[in-house]
Amino acid sequence: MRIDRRHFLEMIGVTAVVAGGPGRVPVLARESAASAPADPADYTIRIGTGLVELAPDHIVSTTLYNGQFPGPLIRFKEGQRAVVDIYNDTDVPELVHWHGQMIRSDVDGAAEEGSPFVPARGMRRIAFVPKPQGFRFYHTHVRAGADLNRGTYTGQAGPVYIEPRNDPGAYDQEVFLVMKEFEPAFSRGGDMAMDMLAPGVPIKELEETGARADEEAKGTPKGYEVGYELFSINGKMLAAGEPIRVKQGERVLFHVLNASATEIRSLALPGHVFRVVALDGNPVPTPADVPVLWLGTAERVSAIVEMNHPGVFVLGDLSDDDRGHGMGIVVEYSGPTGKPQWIKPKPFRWDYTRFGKTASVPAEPDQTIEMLIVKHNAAANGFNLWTLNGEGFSMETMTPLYKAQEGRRYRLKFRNASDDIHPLHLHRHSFELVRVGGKPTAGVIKDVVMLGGFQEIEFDFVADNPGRTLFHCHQQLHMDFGFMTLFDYV
Ligand SMILES: [Cu+2]
Repeated sequence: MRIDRRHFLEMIGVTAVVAGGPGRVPVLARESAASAPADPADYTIRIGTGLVELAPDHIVSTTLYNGQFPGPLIRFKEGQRAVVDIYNDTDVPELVHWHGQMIRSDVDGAAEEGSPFVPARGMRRIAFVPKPQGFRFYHTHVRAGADLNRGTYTGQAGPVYIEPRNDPGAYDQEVFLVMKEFEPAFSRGGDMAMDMLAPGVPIKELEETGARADEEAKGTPKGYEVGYELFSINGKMLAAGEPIRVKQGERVLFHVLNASATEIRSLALPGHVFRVVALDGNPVPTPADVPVLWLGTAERVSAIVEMNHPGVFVLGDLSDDDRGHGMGIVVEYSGPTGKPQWIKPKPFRWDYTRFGKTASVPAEPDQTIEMLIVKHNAAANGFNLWTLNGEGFSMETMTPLYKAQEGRRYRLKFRNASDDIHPLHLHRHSFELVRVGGKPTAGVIKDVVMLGGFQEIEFDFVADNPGRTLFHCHQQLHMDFGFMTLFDYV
């Protein structure tokens, strides 16, 4: 029997927060008129401190949405206006950002764009028309700086699914997976994978620019990085939660979100391949099979897995250390039992262009804007300072340095003179990848994209959503220390 959870939930007419089933993200359903005040919101989000039981002996205290991690899955209907009440039960102002949606600046949830804060111990009611359809998410957008109890280091993240007007529904189960680390601490070095992006050839000129910046720092060691003690999928360390239960022959649609503040994540399921059907919630022109998913901070991948290899497996991160500290979830076929198996996949490079169109090119832009990214070692009280074309973003003045004119198509060309991978994010718009590491492509629509160390990337956006628009690296340390800029519509 084909079970479509979405239609099932609609059939039974849920009126409260519904437990999502084993290993699942609970759903925040529309409130019923009966249980709400005279003028009810469609959805209510409460920001507050709470506990997450990652495993019986690993219970963390952090800031959460509705007392849980991940925050409840919010299902919107594309084009249908939604009223959302946000209550802030903490002592500090907060912001809820609707990542990947094309909505107004005042409700987008970024102070830099002019969205008001949700006051401490206060509330804010917002209304917007959710779009576009597909897998989005919501998360805090406050600056953390040196405070590891703020921003995306906390548990303030949850999935959003905007229901399309027409649902293709060619799957048997839909499973949301939110990958997230807890218990952050500053350190002097990182251990993150750096060589997983294709084509992966560093550009000499960018290496030289990076070397000059290192010289200017006069041998200063690199700034602080963040590491984590505990790792989880859907708020549970590997084997601490319920497994994902599947049947042979089923097609399972996974919606994977990397809700990390700073890390790149990977995911593999031994004996199975992922057919990638959407990136950042947008269907790809060329669905393709891959053995491993790689996701930069805030990226999403939707992929179908055909369950044709019975057994008990670990669906987990490639990093042995991170998986060993919880970054995985068990997939269990009905029938077989035993210890979950993990088999290390062969090395695999993530290439966005394989999901693109090969025979066509994107439209010509009206204007190209080049941005050179430079790292200044430990230049901000021990933290690396980031500049775009020589400017680190000022949180004091929040001056827009770039102008966009409605209707025009802009090509942004980023040149990375650092060895770090940057998950570049544009607010309130999607963009089309044009060139990745020298390789042309078309038709891949995203809102976050990883730019490799000493490499280049080009993408286009059409200025079709007037209002201040933020661009930044989604790595919390990078965005907090300069790697941000504002576009103003003229
Ligand atoms: Cu970055």
